[in-house]
This record gives sequence, C-alpha cells and structure tokens, in this order.
Amino acid sequence: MYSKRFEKEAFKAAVKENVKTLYRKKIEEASKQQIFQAVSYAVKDIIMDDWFETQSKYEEENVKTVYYMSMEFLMGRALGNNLINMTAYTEVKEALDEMGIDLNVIEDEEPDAALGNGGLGRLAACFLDSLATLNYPAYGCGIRYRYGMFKQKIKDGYQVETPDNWLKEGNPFELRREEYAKEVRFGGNIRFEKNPETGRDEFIQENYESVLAIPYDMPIIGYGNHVVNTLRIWDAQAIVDFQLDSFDRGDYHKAVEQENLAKTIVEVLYPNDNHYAGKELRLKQQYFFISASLQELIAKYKRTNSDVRKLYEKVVIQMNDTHPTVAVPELMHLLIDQEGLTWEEAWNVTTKTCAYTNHTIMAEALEKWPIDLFSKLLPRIYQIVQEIDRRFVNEVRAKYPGNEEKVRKMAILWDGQVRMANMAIIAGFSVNGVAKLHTEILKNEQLKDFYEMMPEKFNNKTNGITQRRFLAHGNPLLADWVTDKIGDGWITDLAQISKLKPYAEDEKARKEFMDIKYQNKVRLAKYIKEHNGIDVDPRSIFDVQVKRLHEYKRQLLNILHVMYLYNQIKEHPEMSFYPRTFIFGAKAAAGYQRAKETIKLINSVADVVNNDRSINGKIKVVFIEDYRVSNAELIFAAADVSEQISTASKEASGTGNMKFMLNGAPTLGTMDGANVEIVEEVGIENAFIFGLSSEEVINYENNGGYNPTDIYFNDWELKRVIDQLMDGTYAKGDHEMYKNLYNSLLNTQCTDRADTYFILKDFRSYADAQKRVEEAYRDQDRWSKMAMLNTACSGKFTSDRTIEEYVKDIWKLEKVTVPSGQ
Ligand code: 26W
Repeated sequence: MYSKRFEKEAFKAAVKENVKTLYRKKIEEASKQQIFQAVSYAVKDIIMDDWFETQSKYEEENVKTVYYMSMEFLMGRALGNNLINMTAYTEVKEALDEMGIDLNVIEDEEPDAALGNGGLGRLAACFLDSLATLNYPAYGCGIRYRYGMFKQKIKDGYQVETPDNWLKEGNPFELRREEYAKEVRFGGNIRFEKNPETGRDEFIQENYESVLAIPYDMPIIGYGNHVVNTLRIWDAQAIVDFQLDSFDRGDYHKAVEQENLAKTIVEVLYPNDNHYAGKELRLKQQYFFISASLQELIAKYKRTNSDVRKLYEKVVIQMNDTHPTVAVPELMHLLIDQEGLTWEEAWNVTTKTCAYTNHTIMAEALEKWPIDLFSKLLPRIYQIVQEIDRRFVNEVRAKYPGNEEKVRKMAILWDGQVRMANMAIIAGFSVNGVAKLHTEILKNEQLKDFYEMMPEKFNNKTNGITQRRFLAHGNPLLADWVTDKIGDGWITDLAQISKLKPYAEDEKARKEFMDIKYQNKVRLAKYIKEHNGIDVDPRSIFDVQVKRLHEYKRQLLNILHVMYLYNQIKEHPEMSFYPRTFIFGAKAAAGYQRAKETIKLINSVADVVNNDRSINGKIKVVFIEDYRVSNAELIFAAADVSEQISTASKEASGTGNMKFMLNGAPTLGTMDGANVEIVEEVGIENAFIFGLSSEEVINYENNGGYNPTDIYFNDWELKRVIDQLMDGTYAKGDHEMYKNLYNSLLNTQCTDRADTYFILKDFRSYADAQKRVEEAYRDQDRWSKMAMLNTACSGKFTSDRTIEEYVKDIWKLEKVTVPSGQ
C-alpha cells in the first residue's frame, strides 16, 4: 500500500540522514535512543502527507466531527503501532535488519505515553485508533501532562512512585502548533453591564489570572486507509508577554504568578483511579483543556460555517466520564458571551452537541465540587451552572409537583456542591454506560430518577479494544497464524475471527495454537527473569491478574487463595497439583493505604513461596513492576487464565478481559461488567464463573451488608489464611504489617462495613472455580479448544464495533475517504 513511498533504500537513507542532522553521528556511533529518534522522524515524515491530505479533505467536505474530550489518553508507544497501521511494519523491520538494527530493540527505547490511569484512558486510545481506521473525522482533546502516570518501583516489596519524565528525550511524533494558542482565564470577579447599543446584559471577567494554552498534535493513523486524525493535547505557558493589559505590564509579581500557574496546571496527571479527591488544581486542569478545546472548535467551525446556532450539525462532543463536564457551561459561556446567542439559543446548541459516558458506579468516584471552590475559580461559569440548575429544578417541580425528594436527588447544586454527573445528564442528549449490565444498573439503581424522567437519553455502548495493538502488534505469532488460517480481514473486521471456530476441532491447529502460546510464555518468562530475577516455568499455568489495584477488583481474594493453596501443598505434599505461576501487575494510587498493603502482601507471599524448595516450584508468584501498556502487550499474549474477579456490579465493563480473550485466555471471573457478554459470546462452558451475582450483591448492600464473621469461624482453612495476615507468616514476624487488610475483612475498627467487597463470601466459590481451571488445563485437548474458542468468539469486543455503534446512535458521522498522499 505504501510501497511506492516506502522505498526501502530511501527509508534507510532517511534514517542515516536523521542520525547525522540530529546528532552529527554515523549510524554505527549512534545510541539506541538516537536511532529510535532517527527512525521515528523518518516515519513521521512519511505520515505527514497523509495527515495533511486528511485534514484538507475534512475541511473541503465540511464534515461533522466528533471531539472526544478526555482527561486521559493512555496511548502507550507510538512507533510500532504507527508502522502496523501504515502497513509498513514488515518492510521497516527488514530495512532496519539490513542496517544491523533490531526494530524490537529500537521500539523498547520509546517511553510509553502514559497520560492516563487505567481503563478509561486506554479506552480513549483504542477509540482514536478505531475512529481513524473506520474513516471518521475525529479529534481527541486532552492535556499534555509533563509527567504522566508515575513509574512504579518495588523496593523491599513496597510500591515506590517515581516521576515519569516521558518527554525527557523529546517526543518525535508530536507537532507544536503555536498558531492555535488560546487564552484561558481563572478567578477574579464578574462585572455586569448593559450594552447601550444592543440592550443586552454583558458579563465581563475582571482581575483574573490567565494562562496560554498551546496545542501539540499527535498523528492517529488509520489502518491502511491513509487517514490520519489528530490527538490534540494542550500545554500551558505563561501569558505575560502575550496579552497583558498595558496597566499590568512590568508587574513582576503577576509575571511570576502566571509563570507558576502555567507550570503547575499541566505538571502531572492525577494518579487516582475511581476515587475523587476534590483538588482545586484538578478543576483547573479540567477547565484549562476544555476551554482551550472549545474555543478552538468554535473558531474552526466558523472558518467554514456562518451560523453558530447550527454548531451541532458539524460538531459533537463526547465527554469521557464527568471529568470534562465543565464543557457544558463553558460552551454556554462562549455562545452567549462571545457569540451573542440568547440563553435559549445557546441551550439548544449545547444540548444537541454534548453527550456523556459514565464509566463507574462507585460512589467515591463521583465528582462533586465544593461550590466555594468552583465559584471562586470559575465565577462566570458558576453563574451559568446556577441558571442551568434553576431552570432544571423548575422542570422537575413542574413534572413532579410536591416531590422535593426528586429535587434533592437530581439538582446540580445541592448541599454546597456542584454535582458534575447530574449536569452531564441534564445537558447531554445521550447518556451511555459501557457494558450491558452496567447500563442496566445505571438505569435501575444509580440513575433511576434521571432514567424515569428522560429515558430516551439512556443507551449502552459495550466497550471494545483495538485488535491492531493487542493482537497484530502485541502477539505477532498468533496474528500471523490467524492470517494464515482465515486471511487478514480480521485486522479491520474482527467479526471474521469467528472463522477460526472450526479449527477448534482440528488437532493440528490446536497444537499450533498451543505452541504459539508456549512461545509467548517463553517470551514473558524471559522478561520476568530480566526484570524480577525470578525463574518461571513456561509449562506451568500462567494465571494473570493485571489492572489497577483497587479493593473492588479483589487482588486480595486472589492472593489469599494463593496462600490457601500454599498451605494445602505444605500440608499434603503428595497432593496432585498442576504447577501454576500467579502473575500480578498493578499500580496503587499513591495515597491508597490498603491497596499498597496488598502489593506488599503479594510480594511477601512471592518471597516465601518462590523460595520454599519443599514445594518443588509448584507455585510461583510474580509481581510485574510498572505494569503499563507496553509490557501489557507481552502479558496478554502469554496468559493462560484471565482473572476478572471484581465484586459483581462494581466493574463497569473491564477491557483487559477482552484483551485476554482475544489472545486465547479463558476468563476466570464473576458475572460482572463485560464478563457477562464474554460468557454470552464464548459459552459458559468456556469460562470459569463464580461468586455472587450483581443482584445478590446489590441486595445485600441495600439491606445493610452481610456478616463475614460466620464464614470466618465456620471455615477453618479460610480462617487460617486470614489469621496468617496477623501472625507474621508473611511479615517476618511483624504482626502489624497487614492489619489494615485484616481489619477491612473482619472488623469493626474501620468506619466502613466489614468485607465491603464480599471476599469471604465469594472465597469458596472462587477456590472451586480455580479447581475447575486446573482440571480443565490437565486435559490439553479440552483446554486448547477452550483457548482457541475464546479467540474465535472475541469478534464482538473490537472497539471498531463500539465506535460504529457510537456513530450510528450518538455521533451521526459520515465516513471520509482519503486518497493516497502520492
Ligand atoms: C475523579 C477520579 C476518577 C478517576 C478516574 C474517577 C473515575 C475514574 C475512571 C472513570 C475510572 C475508570 O477508568 N473506569 C473504568 O473505565 C473503563 C472503561 O470504560 C471500564 O472498562 C472499567 O470497568 C472502569 O473501571
């Protein structure tokens, strides 16, 4: 496809030339990092024509565009993925081979763009990949954090966070777009004036602080279609020299203040996942990137369209959770105060432009800003929120006369707080959940009142993942095998992967499939040896749980079960036991005590178990340091078992579960989030399901919880495991080390309910499911069928399908074709 421009010799020459002009070096003298840079610049050069063509085509055809607003884009590395999507990976690999350079080694030089926490940020990245691949006009809008997700080091078993200076060596793929800079204002006060000419009320912000937002563009390459979309992330810069009132010029204090404001705003990604902390700086970040993005989007619209009252015909804004919800009042503000629309006109535009995705039902994740803080930082925006709220409350009262309970639940402003989810639902024309079960819980429980009042807004969009990164790039052996069997249509049409189903009955194919899994396990074993110094046997079952560390995800259940197995093996050395490697990877939010204790526990269990020769290596426990997108690709490819064991009802969807499935790992999980749909696709006989159902969990919760002490006293093996948290077994005699974990399970000492996440309640059922895993694995015939069927039935879980649904039901975009740049 790119054969003409991807002329091998020209590419090689470009790499050499880049090494020379960037570093004044010959290729033999250049470091690996320098070669990475040189190769990336050569690749970017090739991207440029298509990028240019795509954007001109969009402008020419004046197409409707989706703006995906997100505080997080967890992109991972760009080089390999770009090459895959340019369909040039093999050619470039060959070209570099001829120069004595190993592309894989060069890829490892690239830092992950880790501008996100977990699921929500990675989903945004998968969506951008799918949008470009499906020929849809789209922008991702976010923040160019100086420091992304922290790097995790494990010291003495504890997590230590270090800064992620991902821009240190420079980012070869980004483009700074100084010419699109925008001013963003904070604080001050609002002066109200009647314009004598128009007779309209005008609101003027005075005594504010401001920063300059400068966009950096990253190319988002569609697979084999010459489409290059844009991820636009904003950097902040002091505005002092830019546009201060003449009165302020030379004000040294102000200059320093604005310098500081600019520096702090984009300094760092908040590393909290599913936990709202209420920090002023975070609200600043939100307003900063939203205001800049909206100003730019309106300016862009006006370049080709005359009537801003019809903005919604060309623009749709998707709000990735409530984090960008300040877009609602900001759009109102820009339309009213700058574009001169009336309230009604502006509201009409806003409510036809904005849509909202909910990613969690966890109460502690809901963003509720103290009115105090909100109104001081964003005085004009706050006035608008008040007016939106006033009008909405009137509507509620008209619809439900005398029912103040409805107002209490649905108002935006309540109890001294601005409730962002309520604003997103009230102003959005669409509210979607991210898996069937999640959407049902939103409608019937969490957002029940809203659903009753405006059912037409609610819809489900089950999440998906991109097979380009998580199969084509991450698992090249399996990718080639699949292509060999069914052709390469799956790369852009994952539904075709179902053509593999018949091969589940083919013994030779099954063996090939398992051989590939084995080789991927060898690859991961090597990584583990290099990074952890632990020897693991690739013939053992690789049982993997990788995701953010959170109590509701129940890594604790997993490790308690490992402790239980270890006790059993010690007690009955003769017992038959299939060797298992339990692999964990997880970052804990820096201030999340129990999560950090869980990491320490996993590492301590690893220490004890891995070094106990008496168990003959039957169990190994590995905690992979700094779990992130780039090592995730290796991990999914090598997994035998996918642990998706959240307390039912708590995991909105999960997307890791889909990546494991695609790579042929059956799910060991609860009926939660998208696991429900995975089971629907693959059949319950090809998964290992256990535990309370979401109804059961919700039922307990609505009736004051349950009492774990009965279970504790009636199950001596489980009791022994829990007691081992306190008896020093895994703490070199220290009896305090895991007391927070112990208390969270049984006690009383904590403010919340004992065993909030039903770990004791689900323990036996989990242990039983684990037993079934072992039995199934012993039968390699049966296992290989299951594994292959998981891959074969994963078609639904491509983000391409998800994006087509967003387009059809919410965004209403048209596909645009881009001719080759040549
Ligand atoms: C304000 C603090 C905060 C930060 C992040 C609150 C909430 C979040 C995110 C919504 C957490 C998140 O990543 N949620 C995950 O979203 C994925 C994509 O939809 C789902 O697959 C996961 O189940 C959900 O936990």
